[in-house]
Amino acid sequence: MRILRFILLLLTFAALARADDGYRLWLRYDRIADDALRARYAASISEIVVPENPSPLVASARDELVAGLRGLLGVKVPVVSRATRDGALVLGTPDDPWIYSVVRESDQRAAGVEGYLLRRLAHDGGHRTLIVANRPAGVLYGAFAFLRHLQRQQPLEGLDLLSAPKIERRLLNHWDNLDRTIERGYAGFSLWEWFYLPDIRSPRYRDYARACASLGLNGTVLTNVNANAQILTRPYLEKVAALAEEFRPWGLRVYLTARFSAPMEIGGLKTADPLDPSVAAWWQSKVEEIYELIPDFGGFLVKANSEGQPGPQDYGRTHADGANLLADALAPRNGIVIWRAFVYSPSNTDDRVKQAVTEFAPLDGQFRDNVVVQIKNGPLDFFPREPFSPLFGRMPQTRLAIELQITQEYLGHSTQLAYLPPLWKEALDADTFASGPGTTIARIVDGSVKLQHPSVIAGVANTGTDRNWTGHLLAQSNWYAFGRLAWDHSFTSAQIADEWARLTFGPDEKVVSTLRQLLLGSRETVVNYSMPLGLHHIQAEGHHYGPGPWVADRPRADWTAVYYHRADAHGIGVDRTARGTNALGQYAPEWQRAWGDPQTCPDEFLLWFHRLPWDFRMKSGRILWDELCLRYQQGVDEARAMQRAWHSLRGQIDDERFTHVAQRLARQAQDARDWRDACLLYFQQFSQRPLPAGVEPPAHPLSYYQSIKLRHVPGHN
Ligand code: BDP
Repeated sequence: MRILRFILLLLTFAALARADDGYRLWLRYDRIADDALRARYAASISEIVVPENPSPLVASARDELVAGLRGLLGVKVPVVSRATRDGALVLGTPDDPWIYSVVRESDQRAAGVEGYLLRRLAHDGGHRTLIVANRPAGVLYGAFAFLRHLQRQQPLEGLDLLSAPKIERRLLNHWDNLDRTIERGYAGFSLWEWFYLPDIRSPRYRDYARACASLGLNGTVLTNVNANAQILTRPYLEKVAALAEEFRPWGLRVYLTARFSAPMEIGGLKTADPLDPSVAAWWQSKVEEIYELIPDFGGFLVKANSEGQPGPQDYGRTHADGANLLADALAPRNGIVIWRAFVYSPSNTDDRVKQAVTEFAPLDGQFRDNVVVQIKNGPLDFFPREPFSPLFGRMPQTRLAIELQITQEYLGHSTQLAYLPPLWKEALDADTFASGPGTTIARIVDGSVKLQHPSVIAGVANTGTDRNWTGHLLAQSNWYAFGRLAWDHSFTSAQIADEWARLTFGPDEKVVSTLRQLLLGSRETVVNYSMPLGLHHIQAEGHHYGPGPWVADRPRADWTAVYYHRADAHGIGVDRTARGTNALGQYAPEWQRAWGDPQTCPDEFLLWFHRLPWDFRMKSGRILWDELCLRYQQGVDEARAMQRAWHSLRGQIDDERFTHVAQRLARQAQDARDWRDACLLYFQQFSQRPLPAGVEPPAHPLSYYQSIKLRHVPGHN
């Protein structure tokens, strides 16, 4: 009996060892299996040197190193306040005279406010390793970078890495409501437990902030852009202050969304007119109240006069008037206003993709210095592929931020795999030509084209209460990648995929290379089976999951699919050249030339800019209809290939994570088929052409797909 129990116990332990719910993200710190390497590391890291009474951020760095080294090396590395042994790992800032004496001034300059230097130095016949920075935040980021170095099993010999963020404010935007639902959130409910705050504080607050800090993220907007004014009332601000306190040791500042009509809704005023002195006074005192509670409060994010949100235009004022009102209130406390340019009006019948430029470009130069205009990467929304937003090239006198979406609103939610850096980098690397060639969006945003403080990058978060934080385990890679790109947009998608795979799944080369390929191809796969050749906005209505090219008859034409594909017997696509809506005219002449002619326009933007007959001759030599069909088929083939690739890792990944991903990839392959069949059957009504060879016959008639009504889809109220 006893033996049986013992065996059962052993089996339970074995099962546990094989199970992993993904909670630890990329910060796993599992013991390095290679004994020789572990011993080499252990021999080179003898003690952690931290000044006495360290600042909270340096204390976080110290604790992270202690925990990380204990996990990776299986030893408890002692913490001391002065180096005593060979192999000391020295943390600190140049206030320390010894650190000052060994770090060149040029390095200090290059590290800037938040950067760090990791360096192994010869010292006294042995070695020391430095994790140094000008400020505590840099020490913290350096500690994480050092642990990343060990997690990736890189040699300590010759370690010499100086890294500094290119953008100052690296923010997550949470679209979290106060009732804890999340707009376009697919990983459970909001992490912020408003009812229990400020007294009861979930340990997840710390874990969240720590994960953000590990990537160098330094701010978080807690609330939905479709804002609720309640967040600015005293009881809620006290709750926000509690969160700020939890986040502070990790260098994460809080920001809030501000509802423009708050002075009326919670302040008892008759108006929210930005030019009304009583309104200005209300915001000033509200801002004072916030800073009393949260001295390092970051500022406001505002969605105004967009999709029904209140704003300055309700009073005949401009976006600049509205933004400047809040900016003036925040300026004495060095707070900032992030004003979104995601606008399209219910009364303007012009092409929706043009409207941000129409509304914002004339306001260039009118915003205060502490206002940043935040622009989505594309001119429409967050579709699987869009050309970059032309507004980036149209406001040279305004601070501009880029808003990326980490949550996969139009790319299969947290059910499908879509690794997003290739999408984000298309935008970041896009050349606006605004001040000559090389005026990329990344360089505009990071302030290298024209020095701009503060520089801001934002990612709409994909986190929630799911144990693995992001719903789909592999969607953790998008949170990770956003943070890494926000730090340095010159990292490549492949570099980040490789890094994330190693940290999350360990060093096995087959696992890493399989994952890297899986991630890197996934976004294009989603494009192919959902919206290839420049198609856009043909998703199901409301929840945005799955196909809906037939969507028509909505309260607004620009909320339908037919408005965006315009398929009929003659052809498909929108003419956005000068002969059509001339959205193309908002881009530099270089792009007008390249994209204006369907013969030279790249396939990926073809139907975005052109309306073409079904028998248009493509670069491949095929006619448009056949090409479209084959792209959809390719997407399905690729989705199946992703499934096969994952299955080739069976036995090399713990069962829990393996099964979790396998189930989702199977669903994705099925979803890809549904997309293909629904879209091809729908468009075939107009093209009146057969499916070309190589395209599988649809599984059901069109009416079947049109009758699907998904209910209770996450992320949609
Ligand atoms: C759209 C979303 C909507 C957001 C809006 C925004 O469907 O839920 O509120 O963007 O960014 O993509 O404001």
